[in-house]
Amino acid sequence: MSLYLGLDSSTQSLSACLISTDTGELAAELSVNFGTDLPHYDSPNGFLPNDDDSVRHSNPLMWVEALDLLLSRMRDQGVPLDQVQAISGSGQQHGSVYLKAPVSGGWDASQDLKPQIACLLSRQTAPIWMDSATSTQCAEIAAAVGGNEYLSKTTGSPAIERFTGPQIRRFAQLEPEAYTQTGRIHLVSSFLASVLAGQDAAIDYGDGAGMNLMNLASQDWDPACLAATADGLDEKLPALGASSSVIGCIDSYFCQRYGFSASTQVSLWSGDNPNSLIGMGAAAPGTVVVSLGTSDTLFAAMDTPRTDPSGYGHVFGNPAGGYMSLLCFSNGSLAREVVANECGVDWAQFAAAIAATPAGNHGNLLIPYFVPETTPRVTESRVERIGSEAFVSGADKAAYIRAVVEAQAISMRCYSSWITSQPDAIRVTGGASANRGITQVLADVFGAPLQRLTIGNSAALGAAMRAANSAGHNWQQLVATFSTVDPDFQVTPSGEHSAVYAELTAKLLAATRS
Ligand code: XUL
Repeated sequence: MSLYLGLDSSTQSLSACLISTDTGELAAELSVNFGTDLPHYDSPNGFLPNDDDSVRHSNPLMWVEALDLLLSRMRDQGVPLDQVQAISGSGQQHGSVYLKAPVSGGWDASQDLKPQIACLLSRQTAPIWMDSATSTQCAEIAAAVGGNEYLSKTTGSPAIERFTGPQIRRFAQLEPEAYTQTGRIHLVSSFLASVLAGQDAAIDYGDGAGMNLMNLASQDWDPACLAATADGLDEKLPALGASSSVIGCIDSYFCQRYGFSASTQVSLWSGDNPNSLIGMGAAAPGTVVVSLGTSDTLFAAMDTPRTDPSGYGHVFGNPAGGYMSLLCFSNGSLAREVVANECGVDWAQFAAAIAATPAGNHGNLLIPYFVPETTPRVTESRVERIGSEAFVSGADKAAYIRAVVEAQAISMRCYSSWITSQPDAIRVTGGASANRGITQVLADVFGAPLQRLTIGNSAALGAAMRAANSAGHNWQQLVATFSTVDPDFQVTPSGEHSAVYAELTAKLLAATRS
């Protein structure tokens, strides 16, 4: 049987998606949740507690232990891992892992991975994409290369707090000795690829573009960006490579422990958004995707790198070739969860509250930044209710629930106009795309119907499809087989609401600026 495995190491979980190119079916789907399955890492939402709101780190050993746990569950459930031909993966973007030296593998199958990786770390924690503590470093890097215009043109984005370059600079400044002792800096994606392959993996162009370090045109590290970031950085970074490259065969640890065949290939991993672009069947320009996860993102493929004039959006590499545009909204599910918890409702009641309130919410508006936001840039959390007395006092819970979802959708539409002015349809993915209330608001605000695919985890699916592609299967066939639109998912705009939302958009923009 020809099976291909995609792994997705996201903020809150590690998931697997196993596809069969023989039957065209999803052969297995499994997940490990960091908060509930690995509570000893004290990371209920996938990151460590910190008194400083702007600092967000995770323990990289949690990701490694999750890998052992997920694979042992697959083995124990009788998943035929011996028939997996190739594996690829997806990692939350921008996060960085600091090692004393490049990975050389040869893991000992008589003990878990965790202690074997623990002794390789030169820094115990990994800053992740939610970290926004690097404004100073962003300004310094931009100044050193002659301005953000250079960075945008060369790397696809201005200096961005969560991007890896500014994070590396902060580490080098705060812990110079530990930085000196660091021989290799990986992204989450290339770190886990290295663990699986038992050798140092390259960073793919898709994820590499989220570092403020990669020159999009030459597809190599940009010397000016390296010099502006930290001393000796060129020796600490792995090579860059095409997303379809094969690293080599899986480390024998995984064969002995979990029954993989010694010939199983491991291909480069990529970021979760580039993988999702593939899984959603959106690798060719023209299809807009909205992912409603821990962060909300909006993205689409593009042939040539076109940067966001307002400076919020990014250009990443498209794993199928070319580029993709992306906007990231940090206040995704975490913000919706805060509102649901404050109102004491479950997700069905959350959707019912939205159904019971009208589009435009009688003009009630929420400034919805429960955590610092990247689009637009809001450096400190800010939540404010503007509108009726019942809304402002918190008595009108339904209006509060609609307000957070409307503010998020309005913001998404407003800041994505450089990518798409009026999409014909939007493909949705991510946990919250199962919520009818949230998706209805999205359709109403964009004035466009939504589509969802039959396979839910688009990042893990995209990784599995990439594994199959690097083993010789063509994109067209893979997309036609696996990225199929769910015919039972019907969400269309509930009416014509453009005037109502134009008014709320103006109000939100004015209030955010004030
Ligand atoms: C994208 C971004 C987030 C993470 C979430 O730029 O920061 O979407 O990739 O995992």
